[in-house]
Amino acid sequence: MTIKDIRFTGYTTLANCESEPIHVPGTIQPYGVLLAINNQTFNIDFCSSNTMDFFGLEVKAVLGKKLEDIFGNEECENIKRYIKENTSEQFYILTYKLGAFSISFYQQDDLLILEIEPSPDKTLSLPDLYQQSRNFISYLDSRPGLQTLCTLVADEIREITGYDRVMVYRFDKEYNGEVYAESLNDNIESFLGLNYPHTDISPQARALFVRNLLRMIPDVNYEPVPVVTLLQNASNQSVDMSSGGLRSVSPIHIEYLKNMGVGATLTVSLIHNQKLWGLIACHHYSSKIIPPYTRLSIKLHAHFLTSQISNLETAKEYESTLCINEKLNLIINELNKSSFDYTKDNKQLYECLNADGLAIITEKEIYISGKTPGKQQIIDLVNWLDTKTDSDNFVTSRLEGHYPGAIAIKDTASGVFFHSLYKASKQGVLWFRGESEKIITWAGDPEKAIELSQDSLMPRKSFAQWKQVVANTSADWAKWEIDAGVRLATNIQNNLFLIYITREEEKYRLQTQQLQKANEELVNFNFIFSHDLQEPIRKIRVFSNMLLSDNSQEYNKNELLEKINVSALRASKQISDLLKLATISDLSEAIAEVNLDSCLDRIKADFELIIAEKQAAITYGSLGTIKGIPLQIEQLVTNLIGNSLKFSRIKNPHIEISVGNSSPQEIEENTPLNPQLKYVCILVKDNGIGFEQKFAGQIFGIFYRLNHRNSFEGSGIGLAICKKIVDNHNGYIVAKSQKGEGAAFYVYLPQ
Ligand code: BLA
Repeated sequence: MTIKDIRFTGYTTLANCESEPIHVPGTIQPYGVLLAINNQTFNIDFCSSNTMDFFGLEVKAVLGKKLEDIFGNEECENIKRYIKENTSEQFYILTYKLGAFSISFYQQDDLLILEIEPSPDKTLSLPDLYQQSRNFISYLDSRPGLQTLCTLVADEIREITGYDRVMVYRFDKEYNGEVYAESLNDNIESFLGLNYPHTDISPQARALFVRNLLRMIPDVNYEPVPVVTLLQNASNQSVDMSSGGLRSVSPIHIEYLKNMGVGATLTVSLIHNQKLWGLIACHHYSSKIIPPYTRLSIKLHAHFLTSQISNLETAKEYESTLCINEKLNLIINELNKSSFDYTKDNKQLYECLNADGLAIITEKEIYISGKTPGKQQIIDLVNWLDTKTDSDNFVTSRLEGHYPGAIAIKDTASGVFFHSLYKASKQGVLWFRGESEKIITWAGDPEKAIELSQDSLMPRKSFAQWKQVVANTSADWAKWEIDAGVRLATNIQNNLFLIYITREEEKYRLQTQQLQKANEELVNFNFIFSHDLQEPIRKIRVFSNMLLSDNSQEYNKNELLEKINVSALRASKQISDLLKLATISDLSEAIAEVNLDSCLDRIKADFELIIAEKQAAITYGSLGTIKGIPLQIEQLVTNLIGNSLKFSRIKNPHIEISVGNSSPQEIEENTPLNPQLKYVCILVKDNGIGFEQKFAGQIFGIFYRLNHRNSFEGSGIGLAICKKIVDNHNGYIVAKSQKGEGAAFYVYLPQ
């Protein structure tokens, strides 16, 4: 009968570290005995070689035997019943040769594997369980944060177990870990806040810890106990110990613990959302064994802790969301009732997301608030973002890892959050976070986590603190910040839409107004050509026909020629006035200082003959200068004086011109203009025939002639030109009169 030792004898090297078969070492730790029973034959096919230490039996007295051969029929029946009725979480307490042992089991292919160890502790009693549950509830009473709760649980575990140090070790996305909470004996150095690289726990070990939640190493200096069998074709692969507790530990990890100075450990997995969230890691500086039921209690603590992770994280998320939304509601409310100017240089738009700056990139403009890169740098970044992101959002707290130009803008944009307004449009809202250098304290240089010693791979020996400065990084963007950003960006987008629509509407409204005006003028022009111009031309035709007729000698030729001349002059005057009207464009020509005194001197000289003929008096004080388009202002005053001269009484007409600044009240009462602006008022007053006030609005229309004025000469365009010039200056003209009482023209021009 040859007994075969199935221990794994391979070496782990740098190349195969990740594939070290830690689940099938073929050895166990010496704090218990392993018996593997064949499901079919009920024979003990494998056992650990330490049966003598626990049962006083040689291996050969165990291998190939049935369970009842060793423990007797009665206990064997009990064990079988226990296995049938229980899960591997529970223990069966076996009494054998005066000793109490706890038995746990797991099924592995065609093997039923029993792990048997001395059981000095008793089953947890009802009062113990009650006390434990009460403790859990009392922790929650104080509404602790997650970290505080972890510390409370670590304290409790240390209290129950007596380990020198109990840590809650939390993983990041890459499985680097941080000592997140700690409870420790006096006299030992704290590890709180220290970070450990992911290489300290190899991936297959982490995968194993998701399935099997608790592992104990009572003594790092233990001698692995080989598992033996009579089956000659068996190997280490034959007994898979993934689900057990006695499994011997990877020599690399043992070396690691020895390097750390640790004598014994207990590790419990913290699983959250089916993933390894962290570990409860207990250290002792000498050997230490924890009995089965106490281990179960620790497992319960871990379970309680993980059950609270979701609650506490959700509560934190809820509170933060509530808080950010409160701020956001105020901002959005303001945004919706304001113009887009609200977004310029507005702290609130980025502070609410804990960002340092913001840029809103629209089709035509970039609006910037707070600390941001330069405009061209923003444009370059957005061009890149547009090609990079498939979704509406791009979020990073380390732009350097993504964008080639990141270093140049790290002070303002180590972290960015981009929400595109229209896909592939290069338009969006971009929040910036400047560089916030982070210092990570590693327990040993993470680059040297693995050391090559002699010809094998070893974990690092030095755990001396090693500070890493993480540069070009900003604070992380929290989920609630991103959600809030999306909400804010959507509102900014709506606001932009509204502004575009309003702008377009305004553009069309102005265009329509201009078209209407042009149309009105066109109607007038039509009227002129079809009516007013017809008259002198008809006269020319009639008189020239008379001259050309057979009986032309009956007419006074000179008189007819004179009449033709007058009609031709009238037609030509009308055409030239029309041309003047047409050339007063809306395109603002250069506004300049216009000296009204010299302007009036020139006008008086122009009207010299008619003034003499009518013995008219044109009087004015010193008028000074006003702002306007010089030629148009001269034209305006000429037309008003011309108009007064035309509609004067036969004898001694008097035209008086004055200029004064208008008070806001005067503007408010007499004009539709904005009283906030400054206006000058030119007043041209005559003692002519006047008109009924009810026609005051109509006299500025082209060819509007009050019936009784028909007898007066003129093109009928003069006042229309005045109105157009005043409109062109954004001013206002109004006439006041009473029939027979003279007329007064008030011209308000902005200054
Ligand atoms: C296992 N490494 C572990 C475990 C921990 C650590 C907690 C689980 C131990 C257990 O379940 O019993 C790491 N322990 C730590 C850390 C702290 C701690 C970080 O107390 C911090 C305070 N380890 C290495 C290297 C390799 C490695 C270089 O340092 C591989 C190349 C592997 N670690 C490794 C393996 C295991 C392990 C294989 C599994 C051990 C086993 O269960 O057999």
